[in-house]
Amino acid sequence: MKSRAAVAFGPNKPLEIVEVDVEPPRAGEVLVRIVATGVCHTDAYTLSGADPEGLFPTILGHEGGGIVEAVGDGVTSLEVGDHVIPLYTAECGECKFCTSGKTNLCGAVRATQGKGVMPDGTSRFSYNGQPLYHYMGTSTFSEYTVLPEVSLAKIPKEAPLDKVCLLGCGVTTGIGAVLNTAKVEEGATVAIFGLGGIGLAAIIGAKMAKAGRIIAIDINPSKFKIAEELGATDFVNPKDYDKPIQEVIIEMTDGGVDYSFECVGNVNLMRSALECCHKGWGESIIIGVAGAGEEISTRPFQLVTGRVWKGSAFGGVKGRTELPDYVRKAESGEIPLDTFITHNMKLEDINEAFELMHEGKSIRTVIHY
Ligand code: NAD
Ligand code: AHE
Ligand code: ZN
Repeated sequence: MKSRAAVAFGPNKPLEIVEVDVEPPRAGEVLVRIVATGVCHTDAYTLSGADPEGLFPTILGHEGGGIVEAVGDGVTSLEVGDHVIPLYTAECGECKFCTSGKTNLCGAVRATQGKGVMPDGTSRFSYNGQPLYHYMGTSTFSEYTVLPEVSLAKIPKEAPLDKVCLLGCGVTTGIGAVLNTAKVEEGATVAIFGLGGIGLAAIIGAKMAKAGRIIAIDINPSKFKIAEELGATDFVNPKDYDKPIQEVIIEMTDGGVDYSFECVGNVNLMRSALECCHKGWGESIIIGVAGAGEEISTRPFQLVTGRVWKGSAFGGVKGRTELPDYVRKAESGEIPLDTFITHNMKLEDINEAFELMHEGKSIRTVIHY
């Protein structure tokens, strides 16, 4: 079938809106009509060429909401008409990872996903007879996309897909990193570096956890207003200081924070986020994604003296099991998705969504098909 899609033909090139060919779902696969998709910084990161797994030409997009259009042989958990959120972190429930009880990372389709193909090693997308790569197993910048059954979370039909699509990445990631990865406890002092979709969602998570103090940090002060609305208590712009930001935060907090979250993807900031943690127990969670070849560093003494460095993918959330509850929380208003949606656009305008993100003018743009 034909599908309108925004194709990334090469790194740093504007996306081109073209009609691509989509093959029907094969065994264990599902064809989904994407109703809406958010644009996440990770899409921009891969488009920039910095992603070691970035392959071109490809169809980016991983924050979608859609409706099942067709199912392949052997698909049992989904049927035509079901509403779904695509998952870049699958949940097969059977692999070593899923059965470990220790992680949300799933091994079922991750290897082929990283190579831009379906589990059988081939692509369902082509343009002018040439195959296009899938992206993060989701490719939500195409009106029709094909995913493995294990990469789809079924959600209630009442939920508006043009809002709950944000639970496919940013909002869930920020909240989950606080609740699942850090397990922030009541009264804790938390520092959140970067107030985009991820950092703002981490503020919601910190409020849910009843953190005592939520320090919001960004070099773009226009982000502080929404951070305050969501519950941040302190606001820090590193540009206002002429000393390392970790020193500023340590002074503000009588020795450092209990938990910090890096929501930018800057390896120097990751160091600051670790080093602003309290001696003996402070934990820093890396959420931001850094480019090929970039590495983190700190004095090992920082860890010897009790600080802990962790990372979080999709907020430690098991999508098929847990996303329906996130959707319910969004429906009840406990997760205020509208606060994140600063712009709505048609697919044809998607390059503008990337520009707004780079200019720091948007939190999330939702693309409507
Ligand atoms: P965004 O562009 O919307 O927000 C980033 C924010 O960081 C902006 O407000 C920007 O002003 C701020 N910032 C930039 N440099 C800074 C600095 N030096 N100090 C303080 N603030 C600074 O991005 P986003 O969509 O919120 O994504 C944030 C990061 O999280 C990206 O690296 C993205 O790839 C990553 N991410 C990771 C996961 C995961 O599962 N681990 C999921 C989603 C996104
Ligand atoms: N491809 C990159 C890594 C990108 C990355 O870390 N992705 C996050 C999700 S970002 C969503 O916006 C993630 O979940 N990672 C775990 C995984 O399995 O991909 C690289 O460095 O190769
Ligand atoms: Zn994302």
